Amino acid sequence: MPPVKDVAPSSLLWARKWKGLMKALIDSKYLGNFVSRTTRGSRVVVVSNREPCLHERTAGGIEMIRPASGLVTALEPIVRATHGIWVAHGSGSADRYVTDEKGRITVTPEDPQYTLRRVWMTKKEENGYYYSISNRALWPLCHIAYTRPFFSRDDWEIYKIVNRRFCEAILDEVRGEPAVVFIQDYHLALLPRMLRNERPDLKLVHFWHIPWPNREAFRIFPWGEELLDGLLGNDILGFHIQYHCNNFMGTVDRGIEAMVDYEHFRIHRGGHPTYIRAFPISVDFRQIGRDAGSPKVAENRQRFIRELGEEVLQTKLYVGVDRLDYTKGIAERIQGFDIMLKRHPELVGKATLLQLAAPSRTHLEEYRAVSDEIDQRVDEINWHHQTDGWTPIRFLRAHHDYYSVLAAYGMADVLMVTSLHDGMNLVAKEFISARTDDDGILLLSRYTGASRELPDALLVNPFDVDEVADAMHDAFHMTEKERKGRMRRLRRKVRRNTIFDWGLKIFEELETVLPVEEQA
Ligand code: ADQ
Repeated sequence: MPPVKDVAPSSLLWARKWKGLMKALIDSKYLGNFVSRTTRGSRVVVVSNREPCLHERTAGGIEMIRPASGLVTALEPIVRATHGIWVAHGSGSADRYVTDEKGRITVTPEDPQYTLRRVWMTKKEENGYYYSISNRALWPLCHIAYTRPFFSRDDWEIYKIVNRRFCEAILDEVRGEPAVVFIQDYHLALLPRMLRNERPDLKLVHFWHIPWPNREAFRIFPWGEELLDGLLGNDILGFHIQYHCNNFMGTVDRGIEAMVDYEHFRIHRGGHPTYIRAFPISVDFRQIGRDAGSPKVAENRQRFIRELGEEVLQTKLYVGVDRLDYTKGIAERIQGFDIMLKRHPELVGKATLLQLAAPSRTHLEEYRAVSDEIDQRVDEINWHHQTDGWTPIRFLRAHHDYYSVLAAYGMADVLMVTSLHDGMNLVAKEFISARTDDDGILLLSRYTGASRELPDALLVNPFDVDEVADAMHDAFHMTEKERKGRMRRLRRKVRRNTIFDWGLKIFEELETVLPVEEQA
């Protein structure tokens, strides 16, 4: 039988083109307008631990800093279009000096679009709520990267106090009015139930950005029932992929008293339904593509070349861009590189691993341990393989700005994402969006949410460092035709599901499960 070609009738091609054009319009404005239409008559409140802009004391006075974040890109259009409220932890050193007595500031003061309400906490509270329960208990529990979670009853009490403080700030902002509250992540798991108890009429949507583990892994969490009850205060609870939704359903089914409805992916607790849904997060594909060609990226590329030496570009460049976190599999990627060089000595001097690693959660001993382990491995491997004029691993420990990250993506022959487990992984999607030249290879861990959407990457099990080495070697020899074919298909996938589609799907689902009553 002859091969079946993907030939569509011309009307269908036109329909696809038209859809593509329309999609180009589904940008921040479209999302903002959609949300303001579907939430009419209600206040819109976004809640997250991290704030979209912070104020820092500097030598010259006070400076407003807007951290580059994919999440801010998606959530700001929503609060802007609805003149909404963003509630977050006020963590900047000068945050208190620029807010009113309730912790409020208009963003931006010159061009008021939304209100940022800052929630304050003491050092002790930040330690208990953020570093301990969020990042030493829930983070390792949900990732199952074989780092033992740490549980402290005192810190759990603090986690509750801080969640309560967020609840009070939100109630104070919405007063008696109807509102849609869009909560982010694992720092605020108890907040939905607290809000529901005070205001049963609120519409509550929560997005969990990290994986949800299976019930066997979850059952060691000492306050599991309280945590699940907290999350079941929501109307919609979103995860990146269906697998995490399935895990959550299974955890509740065996964990607490609730009616788990697999037909509708819905859980009833105390008579109230929570819909469990998958919304794969993404990036601003078009904007990243535009920025990748900007003069700032070209400047950063030159800076890298000056710092690393021209010779680096004559070798095949394997690039990693990560927070320095034990879930990201940086040590495994380094081991894979070492094995490749040992098995294929002909590649000595012909391949370089460039790792950009942003220090993260450095107060925690698990993070210091992984950082030390990586330093040691880099040292050993460089000592073992290096020659005059070639260093196999270039390790740049720093937070790089957006334009240098884009420059690194542009220089990469192979972008390495070897997370041991990851809710989604935005680095993979940023890399694809930046490669407007349709070139470059993505080597991607099977245990990222992104791998479900991106089968044209070279998929690996990062726990199997031999497999990582083999995939790195395959990438070295991949033909231009195959590289470009794969990249074109990867780009099509990300173009079809951007960060704005993510926001849109969440609010479309809210409209489906809780339609706005027809206005008289
Ligand atoms: P993270 O664990 O932070 O996010 P990821 O999705 O990869 O992981 O996002 C990292 C972001 O930091 C990217 O935007 C990247 O460009 C940036 N970054 C990484 N290293 C950097 C460096 N050295 N310098 C500067 N910037 C750097 C959590 C979950 C993920 C999920 C996201 C979004 O763990 O699984 O994809 O939330 O939901």
